[in-house]
Order: sequence, then structure tokens, then C-alpha cells
Amino acid sequence: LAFTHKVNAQEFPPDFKFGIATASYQIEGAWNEDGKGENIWDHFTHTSSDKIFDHSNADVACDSYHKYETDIALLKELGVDFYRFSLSWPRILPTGYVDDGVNQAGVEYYNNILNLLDQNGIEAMVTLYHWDLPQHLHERMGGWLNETIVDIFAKYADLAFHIFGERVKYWTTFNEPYIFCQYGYENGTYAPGLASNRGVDVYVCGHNILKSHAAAYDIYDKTYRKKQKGKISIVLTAIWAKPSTYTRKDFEAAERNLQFQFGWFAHPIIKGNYPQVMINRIGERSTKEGFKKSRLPKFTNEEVRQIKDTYDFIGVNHYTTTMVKWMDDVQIGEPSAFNDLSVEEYYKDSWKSSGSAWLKVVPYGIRDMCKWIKKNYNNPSIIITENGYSDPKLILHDFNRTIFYKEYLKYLLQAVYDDRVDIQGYTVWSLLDNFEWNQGYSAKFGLYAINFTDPNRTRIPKDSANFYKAIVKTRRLK
Ligand code: GBH
Repeated sequence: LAFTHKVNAQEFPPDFKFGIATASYQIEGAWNEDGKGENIWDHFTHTSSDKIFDHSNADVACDSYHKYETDIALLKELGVDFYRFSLSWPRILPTGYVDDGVNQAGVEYYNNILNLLDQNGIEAMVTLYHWDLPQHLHERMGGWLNETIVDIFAKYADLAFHIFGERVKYWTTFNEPYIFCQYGYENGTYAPGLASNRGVDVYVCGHNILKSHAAAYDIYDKTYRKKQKGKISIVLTAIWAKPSTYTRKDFEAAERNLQFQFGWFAHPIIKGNYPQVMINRIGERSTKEGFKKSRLPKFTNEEVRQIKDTYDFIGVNHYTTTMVKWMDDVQIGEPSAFNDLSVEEYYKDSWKSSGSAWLKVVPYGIRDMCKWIKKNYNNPSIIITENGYSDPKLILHDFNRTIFYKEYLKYLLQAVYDDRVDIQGYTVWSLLDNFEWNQGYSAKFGLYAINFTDPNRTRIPKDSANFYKAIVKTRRLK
């Protein structure tokens, strides 16, 4: 990225891109319309509504399946360079399998969105998988726990590149595998709600994700890149971990936390294979627990090679920071990913809270996180693919959100200019108040509010929408 060095500069580099994000299950609704197949979140919310804070679901959500024209008008109003959204796999392939036939209405829906974006000069950043697995795949073959999903996902990816790729500038394969493997297959708080094989399934999920990612990258690289000229990568969770004290032990704990989180996926993709600290610790604990093999699956040398270098940039979702403190390893007993890591985490009392218990406002964290990625992961090009703040209720004069963005962007610019991190773009989460997973509609991240009892799902701009619009327009902070 070309720029002239200006310490504390307020101006974004000339080719820096601004965007805003959503995800299919969180906004589309129309859960069973026009041939869409059921996904694991449809099933989970319908059968385990007690696991959702307000017992809600996204059957209708923002109704974006019918209101995409309105959504794109909002994007135009904001003036963003790109729109990050995800494809609902079972809307396109009801069972998940290409061979079972394509749902033309689903294809049409995304065709309409991409054409309209194109007409408005807004680039598309498309996520292939933002957590809404076809329920059929989960029931019939175990979803992410079965290695044959690699091929099934690759065929879906191939189809998506084939149909949509001419109009897609950025592809990302997976959104935050760290989260959906952990919450879906270890804690059971997210779909598909499994928690019966702790310390094992979570790593199997990650393993199959990494292979699926590499397979999709390879197809894009070999068959589509030359013609379609897009970029492709993955989106990773990036919660900054700050050592509790400046002692060697706390530093080591914070570092380990980052390797078990970001490194779990970044290390195989950028450097090759899992972080050594994961291989060692999970291996040692597995042996002591009486497993014949490590609970962390092993890649063959061939697989290590196939997965390495499958990124054109790194998608970074950053919201918050935790304090990390050394603790003695949890005694050998029940296997779990938490025990494998064995660190203590807490939030500082002084950190401002939000509408989500996990989201504390720590603006410098975005800078430290980017700096750490640059240093530890070969200075990759970075796109911040999500950053945002939640209110606990519908607030139009959302001063806290505006301050959040102002502060985080200030530190992001310091990462660009002072630390020389190659940050190419920034994405607000989210365009709309939407279905916030297990928080239901109780946490509101949108720049546009929706009253979910309003059958029209009218979009109402918050003050933060105007704030972001001004930044995108002037390309500077003040
Ligand atoms: C992102 O994940 C998601 O990509 C996006 O879909 C979502 O809307 C956005 O965050 C806002 O949450 O159940 O209390 O233990 C960010 C990381 C990880 C934050 C899971 C919430 C659950 C906390 N998320 N976490 S809790």
C-alpha cells in the first residue's frame, strides 16, 4: 500500500477501502421460502429456543430476502466502497450437495444483489460460510466432524465461484472458525449445540475447516483467479490478549492464548501446520489422559503444504480485548479445549461495557492486535472484516457507538502509520440491527435500527450512520 509516513495522521491512505457487513442467517429471514433448505441455526432456534436469550429466531429477521433493494440503497447512502455479506448455502443448495440440484430462486436472489451492487459501484466481499450449515449435512453425515465435508464444501465453493465470481472482488471461505467450532462443538451454545465430546470434536471441526478452506482456495486459484481477478482468504477471530502483568509468565499466557485462538487457523495458513504450542500441549495432555493419539489431528506433510499460503490477505474480526493471566495447568481429568489452554481471562473494571457482556470497549486493542499479527505472521495484508459495538436496546442517538468508532479508527490509523501494518480496508459490523445469535434481538449492532415488531421492518438511521458516512466521504477522522 502506497502512503507517505505521517505520524498521527488523520487521513486514511488513498487506496484504503471502507465497507460494512452482514450475514445471511442474521438478516435474510424467509427461512423456508422459495425452496431454501433448513440450516443448523433454523433447527437450533426452533428446537432449543431456551439457548437464545429472548427465545427468538431468525425466521423473519430483517426480512432482507425481500428488502435487499432497500439495504443496497442504504449502502449507497453511506457511500461505502464494498459490502460484505454471506451466502446461505442451503438457499442455493437445499441439501448442501451440488448433485442434489441447485435452487434457482436462491441463485436469483444473490444474482439480484450482485447486479445491484455492481450498478451502484459497490464492490462485493462474499463469505461462503457464516455459520448456517445445511441441516441435512449435519444430520446425514455429521457436518464439520466428517472429513468428507471437505469435498462437499469444495463443490459448493466451485459452484459459487462459477455463478457469482465475475462480480465478486473478495471471497472469504469461513467466518470465524474459532468461534463456531468452539461454540458449536465444544460448549454447545451455538448450533448444532454439541458438547458431548469435549476436547476432541472442536479440533476435528477446525481440521476439516482448514482442509475445506485450502480446497476452495485451490479451486479459485487454478480455475477462476485469472479470469475473475478477485482475492480470496479467510476471516479470523482476533480478540487481543493483554498480559495481566509485565512478568514472563503472564506474557507467556497471553501469547499462548493468541496462538490457541488466532494461531490455530493463521499458523497453518500462513506459516504451515498448527502452532507448536498447540501441538505440544494437546499432545502431552492427550497422552496423560490415555488417548493413543493427540486429540489435535495431524496434517500429513502434503496437507501442510496444501494449506500453507492459501490467503491473499487476512480477514480480521476485532471487537475487544481480554486480560490474560498465568495459571497452573488444569489437572488431567476431563479433556477440554479450555484445559488445553489453561489461562485465566478477565476484563478490567475500568473498561466501558456495551450491550454484550463479552464486548468491552478497549480501543488500543485494535492497534496492538494488528501489530502482533504483523510481527508474528509475516506482515500479511490485512482487512478488518468486522468491528462494532452493541447497544442493549433501540437507540437512535447512539453516542457510545460513534465514540467507539472514532476511538478504534484512531488506533487503526496509528497501526497504519506508526507501526506500518499493511491494512487495506475496514468493515463496520453491522449495517442493520439483526439476529445476534444466542443474544437474539437483545444486542443491537446496526448503524440502522429496526423495530422487530414492525411488519415492514423499516430501517431507521442512527447518528452513527451519519458519522460513518462522513468518514467514508472525507476519508479522514476529523
Ligand atoms: C462476530 O463474532 C460474528 O462474526 C458476527 O456474526 C456477530 O454478529 C458479531 O460478532 C457480533 O457478535 O455467548 O457470551 O459466550 C464475534 C465474536 C464470539 C462474540 C462469540 C460473541 C459469544 C459470547 N463472538 N461470542 S457468549
